Amino acid sequence: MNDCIFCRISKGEIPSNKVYEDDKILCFHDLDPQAPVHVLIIPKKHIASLDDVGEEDKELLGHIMTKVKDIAKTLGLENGYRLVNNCGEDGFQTVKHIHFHLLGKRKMTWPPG
Ligand code: D5M
Repeated sequence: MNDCIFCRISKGEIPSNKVYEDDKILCFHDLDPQAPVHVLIIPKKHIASLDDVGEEDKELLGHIMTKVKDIAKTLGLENGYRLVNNCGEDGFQTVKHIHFHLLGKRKMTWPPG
């Protein structure tokens, strides 16, 4: 996907402030942080949203979930954190490449806005 901003970030065509990278996923700081720590975790594979995840993506999504705690530890989120996925229009998804927001270093509230 040549016009996808997160594909371009994962290929290194657009700079990002990287926190973690392996052959399947990338984690970088959000440009518009909503908490003292706010990073995005994305698969390098282009998947538009959670709605577009297929059976073949099970391992990839599982890989992301198993890395969250390691990334949180790297960022010093020993007191907890929030992991968010915005899906579709009502979910307020603005970038159409699946991503998980990892937020921390402040007390979160519920319900979310
Ligand atoms: O969240 C999309 C998020 O992506 C939003 O918090 C801003 C962030 N963003 C957009 N462009 C960039 C770049 N270039 N670097 C870092 N972060 C970026 P959504 O869940 O789709 O509303």
